[in-house]
Amino acid sequence: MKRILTMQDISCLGKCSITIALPVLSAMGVETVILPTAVLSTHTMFKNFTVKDLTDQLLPIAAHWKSENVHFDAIYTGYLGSAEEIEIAKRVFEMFRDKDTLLFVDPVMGDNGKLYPAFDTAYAALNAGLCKGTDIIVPNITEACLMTGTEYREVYDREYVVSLLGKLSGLGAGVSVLTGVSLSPGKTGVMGLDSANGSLFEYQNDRVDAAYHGTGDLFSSVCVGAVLRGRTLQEAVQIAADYTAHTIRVTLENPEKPWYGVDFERTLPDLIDALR
Ligand code: PXL
Repeated sequence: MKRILTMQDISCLGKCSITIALPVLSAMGVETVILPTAVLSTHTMFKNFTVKDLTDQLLPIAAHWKSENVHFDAIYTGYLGSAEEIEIAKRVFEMFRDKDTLLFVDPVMGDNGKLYPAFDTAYAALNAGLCKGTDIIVPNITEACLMTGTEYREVYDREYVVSLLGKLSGLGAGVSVLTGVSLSPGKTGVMGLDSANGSLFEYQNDRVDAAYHGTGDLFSSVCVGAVLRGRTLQEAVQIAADYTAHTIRVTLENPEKPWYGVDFERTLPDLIDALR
């Protein structure tokens, strides 16, 4: 069984980050080790959330694993709370990167043209540094713009996306996958650029008209999980995009329509089937 380390926060209520990555990756048949950066009462879209920062625990935890000679097949970083935690993530990459360790970075920091409340533009620049030398990065358009100093556009064309991918590639990751890319009306999906050979790939499916928190984390978890289960990156991206769209549709059918997260618990059996 493959083993992944994921470094992100625990938001106790409001499904996202580790409360998505851990159950989803486990269901996908991947042993999931967690490095929790902070414990929050909820994700930061709620008002009055509490935070207990765990920065001072991260390197001691990692040093203990190192002394136990633990091997990770992948390291996946998501929402990190501070500049210091980005530096620690780089250190964790150095400590545990073996020849066969996949480094997968979701530089979570904003959406819809805006940074999340906890962050500023200096943080965005540091996230760009985290991407360097990694295997796969999966920013959304907002995050890609913030990391490359590009003007964010609500309305864009293929040329804009290709140029953004070119700039992302310049950050030094192997494959850049831009999420939330809509190339025609009623469609949404992803577009990627492999810096090894300059090849582009894309996958579009029907846009579901609803925005839920944590769907980026769901996409990333499924994508890295599918790669660890032997799928090519393009197959993994397709599985992740289809599963995320399916889960949003199922959530919309819930009469309570929770605004703080998607009902992935109801769709996990379908994900397991998709991997068979
Ligand atoms: O889903 C990304 C995410 C993760 N963790 C926390 C967040 C967010 C997005 O806002 O607030 C704490």
